[in-house]
Amino acid sequence: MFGGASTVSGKVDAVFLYISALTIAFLVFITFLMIYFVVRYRRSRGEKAHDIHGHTLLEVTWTGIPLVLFLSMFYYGWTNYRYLREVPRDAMVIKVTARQWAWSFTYPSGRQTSELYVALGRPVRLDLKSLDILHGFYVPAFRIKADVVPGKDNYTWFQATQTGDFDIECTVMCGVNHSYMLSKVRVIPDADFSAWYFGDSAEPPVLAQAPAVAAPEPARGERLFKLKGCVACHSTDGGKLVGPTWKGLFGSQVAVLAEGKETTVTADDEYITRSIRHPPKEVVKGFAPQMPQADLKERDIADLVAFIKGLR
Ligand code: HEC
Ligand SMILES: [Cu+2]
Repeated sequence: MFGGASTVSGKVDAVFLYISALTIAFLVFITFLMIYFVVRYRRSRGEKAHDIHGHTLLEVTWTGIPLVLFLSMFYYGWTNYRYLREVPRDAMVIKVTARQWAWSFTYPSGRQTSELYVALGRPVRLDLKSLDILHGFYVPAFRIKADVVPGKDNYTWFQATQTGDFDIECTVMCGVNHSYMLSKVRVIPDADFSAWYFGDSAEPPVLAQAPAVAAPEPARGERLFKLKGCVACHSTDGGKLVGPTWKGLFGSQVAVLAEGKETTVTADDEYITRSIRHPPKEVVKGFAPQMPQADLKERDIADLVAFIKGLR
């Protein structure tokens, strides 16, 4: 119903409908009684008001019926909540990393993607981690929503019941580009998923483990640029975002504040590497110290620098 696409979506919709129906029924019932009493006991009929004391049957009825109804709402909600917290044992565990302002997904094999690929009908456990501030992981079509809290690992799970692309949104106001913190779940048939997962296609954007010794690869750097969320704050076409553009950065003279003092540095390999590794040490003049510390390996930084070098 309502475009739900996971095993829990029908359950969540049912609780929602049940509570809505009860609420509407009571709204109608109470409104009807109110109008009826206003008319029935109106002043012109000359009724005389008098108190009723200790009507046991009446009191038991108006306590008992609402109690049973409220407990039924609680029970219904509670059993569904338990279902949402109990992950099937055979679920594939995928790590979800949230940062300002991008999502990335790490599979058990170490592969990383910026969109979530999953197999139809297979349970998936998502371990949620934030690198900076509070975010909210939300897939409306699956009716799952969980806070991603820095320093506190949270999780959620789902099992898709339909193939297709479904939106992932961030539900917590997390800064200027919060509304662009979007991604997709792509549900594909089991066989296609296996082919994708065990194959080594680079499309869709997959980050295979890089060989240990090899020259830095700008193409891999470009993928990291998207995957690690640099794209949210840095442009490659000269436009100013939250951070400075990378176009023409390499070899240029950059005015920075280092320990409160203004100096000029040449943007060589070393400076760029330092800027990525320890962002707050040298802050580019005219920008806020908003650059996050990223979870990058030495090799990743080398590839990113190679990518930046190519942006003339
Ligand atoms: C939340 C926004 C944000 C994200 C995400 C971000 N940066 Fe930055 N970055 C900034 C800001 C703001 C500055 C300028 C202030 C400073 O130097 O700390 C900056 C500065 C830099 C600089 C120095 C640029 C110059 O002109 O001297 C480099 C290099 C850099 N970032 C690399 C990266 C890389 C690589 C990533 C992805 C792993 C990344 N940034 C992700 C905001 C961001
Ligand atoms: Cu967010």
